[in-house]
Amino acid sequence: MDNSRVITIKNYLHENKVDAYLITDKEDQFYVANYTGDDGFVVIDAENKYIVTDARFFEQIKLEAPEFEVIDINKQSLADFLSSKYKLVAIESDSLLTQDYQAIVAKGVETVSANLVIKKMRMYKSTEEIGYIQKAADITDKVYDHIINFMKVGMTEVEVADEIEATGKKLGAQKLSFETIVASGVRSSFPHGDATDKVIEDGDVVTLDFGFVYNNYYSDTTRTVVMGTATEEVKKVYSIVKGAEELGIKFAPMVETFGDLDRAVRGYIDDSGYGKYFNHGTGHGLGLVCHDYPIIRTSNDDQLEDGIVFTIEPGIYLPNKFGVRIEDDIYKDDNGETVHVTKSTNELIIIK
Ligand SMILES: [Mn+2]
Repeated sequence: MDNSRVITIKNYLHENKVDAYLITDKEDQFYVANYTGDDGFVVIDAENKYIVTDARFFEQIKLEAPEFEVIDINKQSLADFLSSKYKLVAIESDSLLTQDYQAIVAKGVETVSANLVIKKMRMYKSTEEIGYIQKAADITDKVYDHIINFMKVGMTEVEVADEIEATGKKLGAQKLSFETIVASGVRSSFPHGDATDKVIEDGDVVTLDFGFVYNNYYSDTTRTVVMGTATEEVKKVYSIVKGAEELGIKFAPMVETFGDLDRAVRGYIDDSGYGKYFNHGTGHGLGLVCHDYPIIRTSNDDQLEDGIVFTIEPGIYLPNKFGVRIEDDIYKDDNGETVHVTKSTNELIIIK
């Protein structure tokens, strides 16, 4: 019996008259086949399901994906296997290595790029998947509660990042969502300033961007705090970013597309006069990777539908001064209401 994810791929093959789907993206392989091996190819055709890999993974496949037939890549290369069975194969050109692609094409197989077929399936989260993301975000919330009491003037960014990471792991995180960002003072104007040995000083604006993984699902939160006292300019910029973030959260259930959401948030910052200092998208999907499909930018016309978990993370970055970003994880439920996955306060926290 095929699971619904395999059935959706078979429908795609049938509707597009494609012989087989070659899955190379690791998270797509896990999503469709439950395969976690870090090497190998998943192939689905109208009748069969295969994993093409080497003997290191055979025992693992028996456990994770017993309904998949194993092809020993040391006896038959991927290109030989595909060319012996198929004329037209859907590929994921954002993850298939050029050397593998060239070998397939050299054997006379035609390909069609189908990057988004599984990414768009992954966009809609089941109740179970949302539960995992919620647990990941709960850990992230607890870490924020802890870290605002832990961090002090005189610590380095790395010391704060280490504490964030250790606390998340103690609370049951499987791993970090990404290298923790702690960017203080002028460095807060770098949207992705990894923690360094810079000492955090009185008056510094500090951006904390961090997240944890629970049962393979990611959370991602950003908060910006101030050490000691906040200047009027910092307070003003903070309140604009907060206003933009809250507007995004409020509009999410009302807009039609993700592009509309980006326009609304961007418009708010534009109207405040800081438009040119908001130099990235409004957010991104969350799931089996941190920056999952879709990327929320003006050009995205995907419908903003129920059950898509995503971030809202406007920011304003003033070169040589400071930056502010606030990021929450949210989704629209089937009543059309925004659900806050991230629950930490977005009020300005001044750390004395
Ligand atoms: Mn993010």
